[in-house]
Amino acid sequence: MDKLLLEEIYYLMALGRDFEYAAKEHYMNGNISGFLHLDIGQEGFSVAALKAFEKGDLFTTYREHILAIARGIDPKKIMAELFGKVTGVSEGRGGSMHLFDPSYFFYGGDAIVGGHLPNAVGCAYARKYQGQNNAVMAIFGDGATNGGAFFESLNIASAQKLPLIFLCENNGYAIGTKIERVSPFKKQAHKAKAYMPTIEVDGMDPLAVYRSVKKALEYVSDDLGPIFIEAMTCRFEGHSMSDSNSYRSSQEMKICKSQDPIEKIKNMIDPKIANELEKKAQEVIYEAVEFAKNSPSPDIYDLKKHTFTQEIKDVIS
Ligand SMILES: Cc1ncc(C[n+]2csc(CCOP(=O)(O)OP(=O)(O)O)c2C)c(N)n1
Ligand SMILES: [Mg+2]
Repeated sequence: MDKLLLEEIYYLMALGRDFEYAAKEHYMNGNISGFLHLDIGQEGFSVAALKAFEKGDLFTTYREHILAIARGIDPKKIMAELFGKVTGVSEGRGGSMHLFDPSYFFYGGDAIVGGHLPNAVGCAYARKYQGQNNAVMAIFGDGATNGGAFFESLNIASAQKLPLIFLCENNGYAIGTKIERVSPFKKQAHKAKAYMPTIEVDGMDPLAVYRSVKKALEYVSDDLGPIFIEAMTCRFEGHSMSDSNSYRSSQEMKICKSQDPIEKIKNMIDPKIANELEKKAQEVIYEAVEFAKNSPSPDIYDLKKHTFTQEIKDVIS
């Protein structure tokens, strides 16, 4: 892989991890409220997938901060969104789970497991109908593959030969439920095989993820219909800030953490450059937190902005 791209992937992973630790700290001290799902350990998957898929429409789940960073959205605007500030990427209305910026073709962030899959299908249909045939990507967890929306989405995407990449991040758990308890398969690609070609990849290896998404992009761009990728990962923290992760043994966590994608890429680049990139990442995150802290909260009089009625007097009187 190109040296500069490797360094960029390293930088974005370091930035992502620093972002997540800062978010964790500010959740614990009360600056961030609501839900917070960290992507620590899975940075390689998030960054490499988005570097391979730089331009197309993206639909994803609630575990999305690093995906938004890798898409190029300013970390200041992402942190401000977590803080619920008006300068946030969704004007402080969405929070951690609903980062949304159409100018980056980044359509969230969805709190409903698998709820974004039909939206991605609709977008891919529109792209095809408009004659653009631009690729669309939907990222989801293993848990989402047990829902009806998943099968309906596979079905219609396949029937209509839509330019859609289904990218499943299989970390083996839906909150504390092991995938084997709720699915007959450990590998969820089995569910997609009847509908479309599938690729299985080590999601803790950023270069392998990068190559597989590139391959999938070529496939859908050739108008061959949708394709399914399954990346096996593991998260280093609990499901969300309210999950103590007590269902995973220390032995399991040891194996999980031994696959750290950041360490893998660090070993492939010049240590001096790695050091400089780490410092830069820390500075950017420090500034993002300062920006979020110092930004104003949304105005109560804007409560109904973006809704069908703008009248607010009756709500607050
Ligand atoms: C339709 C629906 N059912 C249940 C939930 C509650 N819930 C939130 S996250 C989650 C687990 C999803 O696991 P997975 O898709 O594997 O994603 P991961 O968190 O592992 O990345 C569940 C069941 C929900 N948000 N939406
Ligand atoms: Mg999961």
